Amino acid sequence: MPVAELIAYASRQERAQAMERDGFVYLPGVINSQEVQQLRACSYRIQPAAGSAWDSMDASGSGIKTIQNAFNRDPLYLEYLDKPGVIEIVEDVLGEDCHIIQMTQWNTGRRENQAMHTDWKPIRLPDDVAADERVRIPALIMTAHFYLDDMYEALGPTRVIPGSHRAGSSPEPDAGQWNGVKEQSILCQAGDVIVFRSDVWHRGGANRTDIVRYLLQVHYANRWIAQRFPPFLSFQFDPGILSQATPRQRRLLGEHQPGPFA
Ligand SMILES: O=C(O)CCC(=O)C(=O)O
Ligand SMILES: [Fe+2]
Repeated sequence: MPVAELIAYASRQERAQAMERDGFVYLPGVINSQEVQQLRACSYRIQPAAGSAWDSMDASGSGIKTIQNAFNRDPLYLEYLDKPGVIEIVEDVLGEDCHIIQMTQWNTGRRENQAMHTDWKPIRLPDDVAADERVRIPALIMTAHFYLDDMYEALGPTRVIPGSHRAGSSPEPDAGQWNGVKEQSILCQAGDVIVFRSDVWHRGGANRTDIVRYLLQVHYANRWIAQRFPPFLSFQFDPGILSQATPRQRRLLGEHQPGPFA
């Protein structure tokens, strides 16, 4: 499998340009090994809420353990709402009133390749229209992946097709390239972060080992995109955790300045 070239851009402007051009940006060494271990420990200790969507890990260790609403399960997660190095690119692209729409600890056991997909393709266009330089679809949702392992191919890295957010549509499940660019494995190190647009073509690669791959996913969105905190009609913030949040963290959790409608 081709390996993605991971370039650590020095300036904030270059990182925003990379997001525009490639649909993702690589941020090395955002967290240290102690923080990596703390997150891994949380991912063992905390159990998914009953009926949690996507949670599928079986007793043999196959499938995925998903802890949704992680920000509401342990105060440790609050600092992952606005981690320095990540929050700047997120706010530069999505706006200073952006918020999180979900935060999920994602422990991946043995599994096959995911289908190639977008997380959300907001607007479909004819390919020639989408390719026109004058057409710019802003990023509306972006995910930060905090990798908690040194990645190698057999452990099932995330794979991405750089630039594919410029396609007019989402991929076929077996797509291996777009516009002549092949899918590429992101072989980064524990503590590194990738931030990617929801409309870039990507997939999780097969984990062919008996080792669990650890990942924290923070999903950010433009303020106009609804948050999705299950259970949908009865979600409640944990008051003890909320009382420890800074004003910026509270805004990222949804405490906004009033605007149109509310
Ligand atoms: O597991 C990964 O690396 C990617 C997961 C993903 O893209 C998804 O579940 O939507
Ligand atoms: Fe995805």
